[in-house]
Amino acid sequence: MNKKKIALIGGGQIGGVLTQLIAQRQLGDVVLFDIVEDLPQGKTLDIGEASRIDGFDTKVSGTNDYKDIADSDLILITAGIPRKPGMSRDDLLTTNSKIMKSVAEGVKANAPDAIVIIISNPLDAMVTLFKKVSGFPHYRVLGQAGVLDSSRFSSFIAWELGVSVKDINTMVLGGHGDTMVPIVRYANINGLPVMELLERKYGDAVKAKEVMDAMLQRTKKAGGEVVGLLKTGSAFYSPASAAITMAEAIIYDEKRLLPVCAFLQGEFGVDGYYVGVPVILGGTGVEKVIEFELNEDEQSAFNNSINAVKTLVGDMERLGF
Ligand code: A3D
Repeated sequence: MNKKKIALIGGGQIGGVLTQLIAQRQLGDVVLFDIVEDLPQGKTLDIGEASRIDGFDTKVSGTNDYKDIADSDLILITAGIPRKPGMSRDDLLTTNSKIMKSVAEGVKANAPDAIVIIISNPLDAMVTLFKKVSGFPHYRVLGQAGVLDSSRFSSFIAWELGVSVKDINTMVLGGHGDTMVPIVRYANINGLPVMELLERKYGDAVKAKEVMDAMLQRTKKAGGEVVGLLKTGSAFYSPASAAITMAEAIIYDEKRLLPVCAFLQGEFGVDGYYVGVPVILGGTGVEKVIEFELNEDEQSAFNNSINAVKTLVGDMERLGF
């Protein structure tokens, strides 16, 4: 296989962890771009100097010049400010829209054939804006949210039931905000329904529902919980891991079925918006949106989430983006 070139736009907390993970897994050569002079050069030098210890020959370099991302196969974007305590993701809209517009222009001019994964918040709006400014086909522009939100939900279930998280499958759909939609009905441990195991643990359906509701709330607020503890920024290890899962699915053409922020054209009754749905992720990007029947409650929660995404995108458009 030809070695891939992966550009990371944004050399902050997530960009740094991404660089290290990509190098350690030898997914491809990394170019780390940031507007702050010397920051990406310093981070990549530091990571590169561990190559003997970690055993990688992957090239890692830092730059402040968009020309260096030319011919990238894959681009992961984390440029933008993160939340501080008390802020919602949507509070980042004005600042991060300006940043995303400039990033989309830089990527369009220098790496027009790349597949692009966006991580910057507010996620659904930033993916929408990147697609609009770049004019890239929708299947080559996608956002990371559902892989992380689902991992958070799975972790809470594993901790609650005392089982390995490796056997837990969950899916969180919708927009990447407080209206996200964890699909409880299909949450399972190697096929066994989580709700039934909770009911057996507590011997009481009402208590089991209370415990599940608490895990759902924690999942929806999980990003804010980390922000509240860190105080100076938001989660960065787990978002980087989630984005790596998506990058591997693309680089190795894995055809994984993952929840991804993808462009909908009538699927789930939504047309013309980016939102979290199950997709097949492979070598060409989003290869197919996978639809399934939502029950009444799930559909109403999903609609509520879509409305939140529409409001956010509308706000962004009113700001002139
Ligand atoms: P941070 O450590 O501040 O890094 C952001 C980097 O972007 C900094 O190094 C900036 O210098 C750089 N930057 C600013 N403007 C530009 C520009 N015009 N071009 C290129 N680089 C620029 O933040 P972080 O890494 O912790 O988070 C990055 C983004 O990811 C934020 O918007 C977060 O809200 C978001 N985030 C998303 C998730 C999801 O799951 C979707 C999770 C956590 C954080």
